[in-house]
Amino acid sequence: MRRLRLPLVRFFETSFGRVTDREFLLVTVHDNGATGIAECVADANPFYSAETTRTAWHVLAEFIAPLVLGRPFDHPREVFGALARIRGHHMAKAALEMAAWDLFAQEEGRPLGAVLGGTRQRIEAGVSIGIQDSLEELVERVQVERAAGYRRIKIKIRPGWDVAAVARVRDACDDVPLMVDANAAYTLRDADHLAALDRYDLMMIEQPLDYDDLRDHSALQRRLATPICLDESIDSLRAAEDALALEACRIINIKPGRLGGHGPSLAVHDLAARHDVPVWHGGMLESGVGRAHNIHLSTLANFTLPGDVAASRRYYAPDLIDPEIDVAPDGTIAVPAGPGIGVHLVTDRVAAATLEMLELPTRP
Ligand code: OSB
Ligand code: MG
Repeated sequence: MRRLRLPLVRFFETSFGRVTDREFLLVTVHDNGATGIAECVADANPFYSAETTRTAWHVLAEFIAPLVLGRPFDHPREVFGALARIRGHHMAKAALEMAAWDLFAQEEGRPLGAVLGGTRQRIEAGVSIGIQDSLEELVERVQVERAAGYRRIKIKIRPGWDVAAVARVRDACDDVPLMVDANAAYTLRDADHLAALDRYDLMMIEQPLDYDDLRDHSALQRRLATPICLDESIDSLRAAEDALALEACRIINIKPGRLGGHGPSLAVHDLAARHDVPVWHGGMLESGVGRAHNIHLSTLANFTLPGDVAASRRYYAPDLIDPEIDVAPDGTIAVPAGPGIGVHLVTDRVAAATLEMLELPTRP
């Protein structure tokens, strides 16, 4: 297990703050000479979710590792359930669980996407554009990303940076597939204000209300024509079931880190498909390791909308992996071929970014 820090190519600002670098964990698992790797998407601070890199480190080392080291598993779908005694800590669990999926796919000699049940060779890429210093810079960012081929643009909003920002982008780019993400910055009292977004033909509004709310989202959805997509609120299969039962959203953002790994993500994917609810793959400013996992999961059939899965170079230059993940002019990304996640770490880049490292041997 390693804790790393990488500088971001550009700052990224959401309703919960601006970041200029990203701290995250890499978890590597070994079995019979094969290795699997995954990224823990918890951040240094508990502003998107309650977990941090330090809580994930603690829970992985003290509680998750003892439940899995030296224990036989027939299939990685058993791993999330084996951790059930530990409440919450989905990002910590996901790091181990996803590394186990990579390990299994490596041992099988198959691409992870195929092992997960996916069929696509390429996935559709979208971008998430943070809050900028001015509306002019926002419009310029949107135009740059459109020119690069991205198939949909998401802009971050918060009170004071919402309707006017959307109006400017719509004005400058008439036909761009556009959506907004509030990261829980509003309350139900803002319903009339949010309804002003209905005239801009948005694909969806992501997580307008509180991170653990479903009931108010349900009330808000009844007052909006724009579909609500939930991100933060969908932290488990049960939350997804409740959200659909309450009609709190019409679209679901899947992030395996938030849900506890690929296994629970497949369960939410299948649930949504049964309800005719589209899903798309979210992003957490991942390095190439997490990005490769996200691409493989995005090959499943109900990922019918472009995700927040973009080119490596928008985030880190250089990234930890070689070759980097690239977007074609048609706005698609090739699924890495080869076994497992299909990307290779550049050892000296990983070493240079490492702040802390821990090896946990299998107990006899
Ligand atoms: O809400 O989707 C989000 C980044 C960090 C935390 C939360 C979110 C995001 C993004 C960026 O929107 C997605 C990406 O490009 O990786
Ligand atoms: Mg979001």
